[in-house]
Amino acid sequence: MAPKDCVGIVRLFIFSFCCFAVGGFFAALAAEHHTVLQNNKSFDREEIVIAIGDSVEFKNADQVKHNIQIQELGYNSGIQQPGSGSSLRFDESGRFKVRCGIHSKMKMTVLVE
Ligand SMILES: [Cu+2]
Repeated sequence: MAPKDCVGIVRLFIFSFCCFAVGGFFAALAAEHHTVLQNNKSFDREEIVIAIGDSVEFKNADQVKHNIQIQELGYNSGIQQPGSGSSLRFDESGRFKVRCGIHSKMKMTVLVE
């Protein structure tokens, strides 16, 4: 391979890498962080609509322990002490049912579009 060809390939590689990095940077900038509160043994809303790549923090603003379970993702936050939160990023579209393993009436939906 002639040295000239090598330079071309290296340039192309660097250019591709830069495009990828810049694209990732803007995707990360566009991602939003949402907060859902757990209070009075309920979530503060029945549904939240977010975009792919967004994250949701489920924050325990209650006086009692809570828990977050999302069966579709095989996710379980474990016990959430009052004042603590669990953050989760949603990387695929879909409708995800969120439940509290301690209070069976606590239910909400995360709709990822
Ligand atoms: Cu609960």
